[in-house]
Amino acid sequence: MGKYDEMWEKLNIDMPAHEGLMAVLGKFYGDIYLSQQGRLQGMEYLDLVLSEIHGLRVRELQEAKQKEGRKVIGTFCVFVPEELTIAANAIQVGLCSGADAGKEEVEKLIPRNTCALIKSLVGFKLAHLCPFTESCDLIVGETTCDGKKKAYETLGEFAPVYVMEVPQCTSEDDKVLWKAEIIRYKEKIEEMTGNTITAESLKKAIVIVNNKRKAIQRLNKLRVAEPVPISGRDALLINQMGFYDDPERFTAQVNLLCDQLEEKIAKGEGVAPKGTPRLLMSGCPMAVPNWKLPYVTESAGAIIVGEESCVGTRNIRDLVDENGKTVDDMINALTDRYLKIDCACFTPNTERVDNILDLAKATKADGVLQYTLMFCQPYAQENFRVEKSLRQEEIPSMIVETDYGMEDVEQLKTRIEAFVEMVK
Ligand code: BJ8
Repeated sequence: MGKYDEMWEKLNIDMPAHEGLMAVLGKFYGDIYLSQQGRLQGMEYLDLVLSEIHGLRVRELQEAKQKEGRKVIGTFCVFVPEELTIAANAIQVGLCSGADAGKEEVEKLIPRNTCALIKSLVGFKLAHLCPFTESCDLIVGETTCDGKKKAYETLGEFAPVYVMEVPQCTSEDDKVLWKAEIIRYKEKIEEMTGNTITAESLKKAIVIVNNKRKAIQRLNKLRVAEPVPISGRDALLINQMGFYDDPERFTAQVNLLCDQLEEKIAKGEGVAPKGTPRLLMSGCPMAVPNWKLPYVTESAGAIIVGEESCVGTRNIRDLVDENGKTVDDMINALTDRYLKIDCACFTPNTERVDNILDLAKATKADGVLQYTLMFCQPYAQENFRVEKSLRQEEIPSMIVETDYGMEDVEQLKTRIEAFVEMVK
């Protein structure tokens, strides 16, 4: 019996299917990550977190639940304010939605032509494959794209789900609605945990989450160096782990890694030779274990220097103002900060185009890959506008539409190789 089998059985995990998933994941991880040359020592922390992702961290969650009576909140979107969750002494985790799971069962409940991320978020639950999902006392959804908000109705038949209403625009009236939603979530989490959120606990939580964002901001600045000191694959993994690990431990580890990167940069060392084409990824989020496109891209001779995505800069670009004195001040600061998230679900969403242009310049990108999950209307629609603006700035871009399957890997490779040749 494996060291976590008893825990997984108690969580009602489908053991044979889970074993199969872990084997595939392990092989995939070995090919994509461990095969890289000259990785930093600090990456061992991420290798450990990933290799133990369904073990060690889940055990910590279980212990926090059993010994300390803490609640676990699962999410699929960066709109759910982690600050409130932490301030109520609960734990927030991003849930697995980056691989095909339980597809056959899912397609009996939601349309086939739904994006892979949505199918996956329902599929992991139906297939009993994710111990994080099974550890959740509550899953907090949001009314972002139509597919997602309807899928939460389906997920709600199998798990405790609570939905935050995210407005579609960002006017002053929308701000009022969003503030009310933040207060509603605050009350919900207070009721669930029995803990009242105070100015002191909220301020502390704001600092914790801001520090996490600042650590990734620091990492992103270091990636601008030439030669590039860290692969896009590793940087994506860091962003992904930020949704699972304890926030303070994660921040400390990322800062350690940044110290090592600074040393590497000072010695003029990089993971790819000088002059390697630098690409920015832009678009839909890449949830664990969705590593396909970065792997294909870096195997095609490019290096990824940034991710304009919710598993990337969209999640860390803006900080929450830390100067609030009262809970209401801080709720206002949360309202403002979260409404700056330039998700394609908003209309209009011109800030996103500006942010992509700024990021392409800041990262000195030679080109942009617009990553779009098949059937994702919001990002597919914005692709055209983004492409036009990039063209005006003479930044080459290419739209890549794909899903979680591996059937198109060769075809993607051919297209990306041609793009890399072009931007050289
Ligand atoms: S804030 S990007 S995490 S909603 S890929 S499910 S949009 S059809 S994920 Fe997202 Fe929050 Fe926005 Fe970020 Fe729909 Fe598109 Fe699928 Fe998507």
